[in-house]
Amino acid sequence: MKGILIASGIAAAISCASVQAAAISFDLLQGTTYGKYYSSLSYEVSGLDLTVTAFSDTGGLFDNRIRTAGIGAWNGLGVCNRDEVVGSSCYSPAHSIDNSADSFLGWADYDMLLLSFSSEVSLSGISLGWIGTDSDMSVLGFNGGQFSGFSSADTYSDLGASGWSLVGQYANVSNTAINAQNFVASTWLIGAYNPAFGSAGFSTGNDQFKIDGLQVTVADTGEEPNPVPVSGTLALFSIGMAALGMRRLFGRGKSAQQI
Ligand SMILES: [Ca+2]
Ligand SMILES: [Ca+2]
Ligand SMILES: [Ca+2]
Repeated sequence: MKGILIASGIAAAISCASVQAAAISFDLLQGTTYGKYYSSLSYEVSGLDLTVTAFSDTGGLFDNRIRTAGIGAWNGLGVCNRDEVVGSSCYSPAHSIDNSADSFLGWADYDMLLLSFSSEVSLSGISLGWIGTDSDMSVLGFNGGQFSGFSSADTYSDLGASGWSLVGQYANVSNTAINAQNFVASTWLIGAYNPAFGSAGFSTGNDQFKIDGLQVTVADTGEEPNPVPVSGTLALFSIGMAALGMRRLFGRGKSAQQI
């Protein structure tokens, strides 16, 4: 199993861990209808766009290839994956973001939401609107440039080699601050705890939750917001020198009068 890179060192390298203080909160239930299923959901807050899609490892001969899944909206967003869907919907608790094993072969499916922001952000808080048995969570961020999607052969164990970093494994999430190291990315994965990203010693197979809110801070690019043009800099410098010259001239004159 390939390990996922631990983000603490990576974050410092790619961003100097510098983020602006202003936090932006997303209400993930805004614009949704209770009990309705979606293939994707889009939001906009303070000029920051967010698109949410869902995935689970329900493909391939060994049920480990990443495939798209449905999103359900209740008192939080859940994931109804291809192995859970009955007709066009899911029963409880399968309709949640979960890591339950199927009853036939005992193969687990690890549900995740993919968050695509229009800018790089630090994902700093997650709020759950519903928790089943347990609520351990895995969070990953993409630092491989522009994320172009999963291939049909991708497994969760492959993600470390394709630009994804483990931001953290979090136990018993409810309304929880995460990502203390200020990792920044425009694409994130949050889902039920998955030991494929590195064992944290949490119980697995029993995590079931729905996410109703996110808090992010937009990353500071480190660029000057309104840089002064070179010509303008020279003009200001010239005015400054002229003022200095006038002050010396008048100062000398005042000094002469005092004598
Ligand atoms: Ca599910
Ligand atoms: Ca699976
Ligand atoms: Ca657990």
